[in-house]
Amino acid sequence: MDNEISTQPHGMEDVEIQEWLESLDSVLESSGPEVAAEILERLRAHATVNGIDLPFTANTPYANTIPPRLEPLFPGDQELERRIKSLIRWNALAMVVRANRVEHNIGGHISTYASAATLYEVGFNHFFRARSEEFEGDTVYFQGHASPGMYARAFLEGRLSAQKLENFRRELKPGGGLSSYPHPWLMPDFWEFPTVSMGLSPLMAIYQARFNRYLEDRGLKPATDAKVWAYLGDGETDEPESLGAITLASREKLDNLIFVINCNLQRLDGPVRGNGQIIQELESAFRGARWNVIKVLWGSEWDPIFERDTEGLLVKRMGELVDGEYQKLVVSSGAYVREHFFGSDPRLLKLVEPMSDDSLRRLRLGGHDPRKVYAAYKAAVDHKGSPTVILARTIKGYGLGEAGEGKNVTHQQKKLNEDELREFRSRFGIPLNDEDCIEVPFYRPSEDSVEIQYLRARREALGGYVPKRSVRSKPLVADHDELFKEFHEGSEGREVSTTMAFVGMLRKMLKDAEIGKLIVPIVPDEARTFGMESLFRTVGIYSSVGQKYEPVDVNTLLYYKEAKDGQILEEGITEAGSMASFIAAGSAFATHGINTIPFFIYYSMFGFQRIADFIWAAADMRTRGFLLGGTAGRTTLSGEGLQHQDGNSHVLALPVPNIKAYDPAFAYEIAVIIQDGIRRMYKDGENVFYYITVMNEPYAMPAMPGDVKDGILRGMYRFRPAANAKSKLRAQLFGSGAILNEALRAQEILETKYGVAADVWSVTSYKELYNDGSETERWNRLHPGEKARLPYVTKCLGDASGVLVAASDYLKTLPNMISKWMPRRLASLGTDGFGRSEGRTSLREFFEVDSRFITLATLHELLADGKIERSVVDKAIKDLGINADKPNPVIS
Ligand SMILES: Cc1ncc(C[n+]2csc(CCOP(=O)(O)OP(=O)(O)O)c2C)c(N)n1
Ligand SMILES: [Mg+2]
Repeated sequence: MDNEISTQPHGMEDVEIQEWLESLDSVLESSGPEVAAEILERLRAHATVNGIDLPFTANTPYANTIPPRLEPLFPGDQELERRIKSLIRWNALAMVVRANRVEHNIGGHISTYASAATLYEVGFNHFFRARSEEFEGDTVYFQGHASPGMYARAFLEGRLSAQKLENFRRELKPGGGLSSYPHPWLMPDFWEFPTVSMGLSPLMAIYQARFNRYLEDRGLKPATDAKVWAYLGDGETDEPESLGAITLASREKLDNLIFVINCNLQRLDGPVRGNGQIIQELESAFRGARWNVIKVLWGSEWDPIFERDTEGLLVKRMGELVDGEYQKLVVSSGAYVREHFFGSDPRLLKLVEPMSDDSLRRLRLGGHDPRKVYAAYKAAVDHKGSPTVILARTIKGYGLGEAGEGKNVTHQQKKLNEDELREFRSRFGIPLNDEDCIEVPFYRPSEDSVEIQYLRARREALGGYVPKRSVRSKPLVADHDELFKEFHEGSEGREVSTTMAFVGMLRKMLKDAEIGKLIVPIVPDEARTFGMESLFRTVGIYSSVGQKYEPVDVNTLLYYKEAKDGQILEEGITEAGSMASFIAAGSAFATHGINTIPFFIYYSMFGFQRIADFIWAAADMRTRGFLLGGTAGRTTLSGEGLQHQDGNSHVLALPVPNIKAYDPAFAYEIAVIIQDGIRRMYKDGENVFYYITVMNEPYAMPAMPGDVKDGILRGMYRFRPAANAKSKLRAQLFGSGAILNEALRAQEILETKYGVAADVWSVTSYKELYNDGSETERWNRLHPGEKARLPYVTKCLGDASGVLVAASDYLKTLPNMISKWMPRRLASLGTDGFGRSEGRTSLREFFEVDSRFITLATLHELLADGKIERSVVDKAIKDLGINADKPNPVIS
């Protein structure tokens, strides 16, 4: 392995090694670690110059990073903290066991918190500073599956009642319960960050730490030494997102960020790296990324053994074992440890000769030793210049004994038998007798007990309780009518895309007295695609170090300006990272009490399709802001083909309950949606956020036709009625986004060539229409005795005569899902299928959504209603140049 300390190669004498080690020790003693490090560095250089091929290693030996002599004094009452921790262990376990006795299979996790208890308790007692009037507070991402431990602590703190604990995972019980995992949506006064979809929280934490710096550099909050702590599982680091942004953290020198990885060497099914060493693997990844890595592997009981080992044999032996062997060792007897671990070398055996088998079994791992954990945390918070990761070794299911300690099944363990319960009770000294114990009651010592007093005093000293979510931002006050009015006017014939229109609005918003400084434009290397490069110069690109170079285009008007107070977050090619920034900015109203308004603009295909789980987490977190799906529409973006042309995102937005999804066609529609969105989110404090698709097809933007604001926001309004409403042949055409123009063209063809008078509607949001329809239906079902309400769609179409045809640049399922609230049958045209690399006109023909196909669909509906002859349709197919035998776009 990388970390092996090689001794005795090529017959080298022990004594030679010994001499080298001794001389290093004496340098260390007389001149200190810096000088010792310097000598080693010089030796390494000297060796290289002399042709010695030193193997590359990003690893340090399999030992604690902080030697005992550099450990600070533990400032707490260790015995009292152990007792408090034991009580939390008990209540966390009781919560899961009780819940599963009442409702079989309700689930919950015991072994994750059991392994992480010390890691959290040292944090709670000594490090996590709460938010207060004076201090912004530390931010903590708790590992999702450890939630029972956080609830159990809040119970001791008097923040959660026994009834709430009783209803763990039973949130619908009278009096309410506790959500399985950290979900701000479900527990908005408690949880801040959803962490249980593994891999999301490490990435979110990195961008949170960076966003904190952004707020400071832009003068939106004072600079503080607040930290972002993220607790992860070692198995969780398998997720690519977990390590995906670690170089950003070191590049940005985020010494306000601390990862604590609970290395219990196990995940759900079994060992994380049975045949390797996850800790060494993570160390090399993080060191390679220039993080400050602190390994906390061995508890204090090991210190004297290491001290006796003057030859470095113990650390060498430790580096030899693979995790599968380690997992076996921690559940084995002292005799087994002696034989199989120390027994590999008589000199090692000698090191532990004075120790009994029992004391060998009791050798703790570092992550279970508060002194070692404290030392690591202290070093982490004091560290300057880079983020820190603490790799703490623990045992999964610590303390569960036969019920699961270190066993492969332990993750799923939810029930304990009577003996196992008694055993656990005794091991942690819970004052319950044999009989009471098997009932697994929650146990909280009296308010005036030393434990509760101590725990409260510690939290008071740290400013209050954690976790705790609160909304502290003040609502905006302006109505911003002036700002958006200009966009209601239309472009007076000038052809612009909705993206250009949006960028115009963004530019204006950035200048606004109230919201200007709060806007956070976020782009994943796509600003030029969306015509946003003019903003580079005007508001600058955020860079924590300013601009150390003269940009190549400095002589141009729109040069690439990076600045320490730059406003744009140019994230590079990472939609996930950009989304994490969106989340940090969009939740700052709670995290920091600052109403930052993020606008994340991206290639729409790489949004919901690629990072939907982050969007779901944002929704859970009550994030506010605007997602802008640029270059949207399956046929509106020409040439790009199957991977870029998005006909999916409005369907994929459907499941996110609090996102409002709009597919506007015109500039004034966007203006109305954004203005109202800012009001709802930042004035009225609604927990919604927005998805708006914008396109790159230029066309003349019309002026707003009367007061259609309400219709725009509710999802549809009549944009252009038929010239001759009295005509015998009538139709209603529904268009969205850029396809609205096709509907308008069809309106003309129908009128001039076929005598059909069609009204054209702009459907801005099928999602809004669907939600309204479902809610109305539901209300009627629940109130059968009252006058039935009508869905908005039904009301709109109350006096609308003729056949119904819808066309959008998205799947047909969107119009289909609201058709049941329409007065008559609906013909739907959409863009289901892979598509092609092609131009707009050909793509619209291919997908059968252009004006000709809308015309045909209308005529066909009229035929079905017996209003026209078949010959008219036959002729139309010919006249419109439609190939009836063309391939089906859905599957070709
Ligand atoms: C993205 C995702 N995939 C799968 C799961 C299911 N899951 C929950 S916990 C777990 C194992 C966790 O192992 P580890 O990260 O090592 O945490 P430990 O409990 O060992 O501390 C898995 C697979 C999940 N929560 N999220
Ligand atoms: Mg694990």
